[in-house]
Amino acid sequence: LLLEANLNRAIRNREMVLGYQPKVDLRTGRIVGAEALVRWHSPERGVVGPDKFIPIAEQTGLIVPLGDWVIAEACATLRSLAELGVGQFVISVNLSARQLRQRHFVERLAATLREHRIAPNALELEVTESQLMDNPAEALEALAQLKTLGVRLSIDDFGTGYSSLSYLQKFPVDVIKIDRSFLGDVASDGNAVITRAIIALGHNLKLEVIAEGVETREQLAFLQDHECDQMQGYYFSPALPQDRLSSMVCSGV
Ligand code: G
Ligand code: G
Ligand code: NA
Ligand code: MN
Repeated sequence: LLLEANLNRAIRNREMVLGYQPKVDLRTGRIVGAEALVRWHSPERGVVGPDKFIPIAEQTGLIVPLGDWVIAEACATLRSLAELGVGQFVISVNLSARQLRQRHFVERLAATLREHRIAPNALELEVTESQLMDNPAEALEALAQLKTLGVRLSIDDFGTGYSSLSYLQKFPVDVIKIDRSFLGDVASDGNAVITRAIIALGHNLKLEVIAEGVETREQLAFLQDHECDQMQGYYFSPALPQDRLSSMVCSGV
């Protein structure tokens, strides 16, 4: 209850901060986007990671105002990159199932995009495979509505939930994100086979495939050999403050 009250105040007091983890195109080596990851800079507790407060925000419903703030902040960053002359940059935000189920979520998202003058395909919404498969019929309906706006949609932590392949084909998504657990040791036969299978599945469904949690040169080489499209991970960069992301993107890395 205390954390709930504090979270509420934290949102109002602008103690929430977004970090942006760059995503790199594996063919060109260029930064083509970033994933927004929220942190709480609490005056009492220091920097608190999302694993500590997102579950509570989901239980209490605070994920709705917090999620709205995350989307608006990501749009403000996209606008500021556009002002700096950066074209074709995609920022992804994580969505909880509870946000997807909100009434008028699509209308409010459309208004936020308009307000910040953001091309809808510059924003990507990530939903985990397990949240989608929790109620796939409902998720399909919600994703279809979101897709009418023209935003990009991705399935996060792919390979850890129980995907029905028939649903995977029906979901109007653009990207699958290979869960970082498979990258852990791509030298091990099992993980290499799974990673290659996910890349092939994604490409056969005409989806982009991104690997997350890339930490080593060996993992990077494996992904390039198997024609994965993008990667993110500590090997390239952790999540960065907005100004550091901007300078990295503008210096043309
Ligand atoms: O940044 P990382 O450390 O520790 O993130 C942990 C988890 O928190 C990840 O599963 C990530 O998807 C989730 N997360 C980060 N930011 C957000 C957010 O803005 N909204 C939601 N729903 N989840 C987030
Ligand atoms: O669940 P989601 O995929 O949104 O999680 C993103 C989380 O992964 C964040 O907590 C982020 O800090 C973490 N992360 C990002 N890059 C790496 C990495 O290279 N290795 C590990 N172990 N975690 C990473
Ligand atoms: Na994510
Ligand atoms: Mn993930």
